Amino acid sequence: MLVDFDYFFAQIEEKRNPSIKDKPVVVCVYSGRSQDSGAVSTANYVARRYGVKSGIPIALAKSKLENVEAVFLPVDHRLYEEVSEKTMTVLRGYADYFEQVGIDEAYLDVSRRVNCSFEQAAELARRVKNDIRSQHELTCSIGIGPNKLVAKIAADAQKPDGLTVVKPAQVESFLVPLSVDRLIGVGVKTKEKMETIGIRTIGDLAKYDLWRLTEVFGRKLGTHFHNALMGIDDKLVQERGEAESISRIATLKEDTRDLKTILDRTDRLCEEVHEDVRQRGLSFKSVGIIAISTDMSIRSRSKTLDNPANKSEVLKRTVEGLFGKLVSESELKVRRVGVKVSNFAREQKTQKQITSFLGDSES
Ligand code: DCP
Ligand code: CA
Ligand code: CA
Repeated sequence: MLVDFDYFFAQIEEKRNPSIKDKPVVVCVYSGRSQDSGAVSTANYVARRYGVKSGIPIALAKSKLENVEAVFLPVDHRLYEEVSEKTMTVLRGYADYFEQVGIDEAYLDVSRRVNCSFEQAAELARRVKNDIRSQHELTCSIGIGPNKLVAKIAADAQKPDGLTVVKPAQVESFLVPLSVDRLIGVGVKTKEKMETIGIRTIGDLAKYDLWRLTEVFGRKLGTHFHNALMGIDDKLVQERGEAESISRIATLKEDTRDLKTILDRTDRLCEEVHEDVRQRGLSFKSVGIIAISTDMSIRSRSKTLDNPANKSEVLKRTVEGLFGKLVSESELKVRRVGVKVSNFAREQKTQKQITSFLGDSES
């Protein structure tokens, strides 16, 4: 689930001074150049009804709120950080894995504790909201989905104080009517570009030829959009300080380009890497190698596996293939070698998730 606090800075200001609650509240970053120069940081939902929102000039906000009794306040970052820290501690207590992604939002992987049940997840979300409300007098909006991408879009779907659950079987129908700019990576420019070729909704994008899409937006972005609109996302909820990759590097006894000598050494590196991966309960989707040659030049190769793996044989075999290619492609002798795995999944849970997703889509 993705938890995002509602009109965060402005809500904290309302909490500090409840008498302003029913008025438009505009939190401003004053540049100091002249009295009204600067931009709106955020505004409460009363002010938003007048068209005031993050990023617009303070002067424009004032003109929109002319003749209205509105409250303009300077940002107080220190206080917001303090509230953020406290509330994040509460949220962390509800997650198997926790990843804060901004001052007022965080991903909570709750798959394990709710046994992959979306009903239980919704129940848990209601408890989170109650807890935050009673402990900190704040409201938040929560999105629940099969992955981070869907959870994030779901959290934005109903605000403020919303709770939106999107089960795997509902992902497509949920995404199709939404505007393309709800996808990460679609800014104002991309949105305009898409409009010129007739794409307004995620559904339009889904119907669009992938080939043309990569022509217009490049292969990386084109593929990203294609995956995103299918609701595909395999990124982990990444704990802070948790490794994004695990690697080992070693110096060979002598410089060589004999594949067998190299693989003797990398096999041991693979075993060390594998042991580390195993202890952390992870599986990996990417395998990389590095070779430092006699002249200190560095070469690397990597491969993405079709499915997450956790066996040392798979790692060794992949490393073998990569070194085979690397050695055959150069005349240089190798001095140091390294092995790396990344793009992690959490093994047991992924298994469980898949089966329970099947259950969910049938019900
Ligand atoms: N913020 C900012 N400038 C922006 C966007 C945001 O200073 N252009 C700050 C103020 C917000 C906070 O970051 O309160 C969190 O940003 P959000 O995008 O989550 O917006 P809000 O929490 O204000 O509103 P919402 O209820 O839409 O989440
Ligand atoms: Ca917010
Ligand atoms: Ca936010």
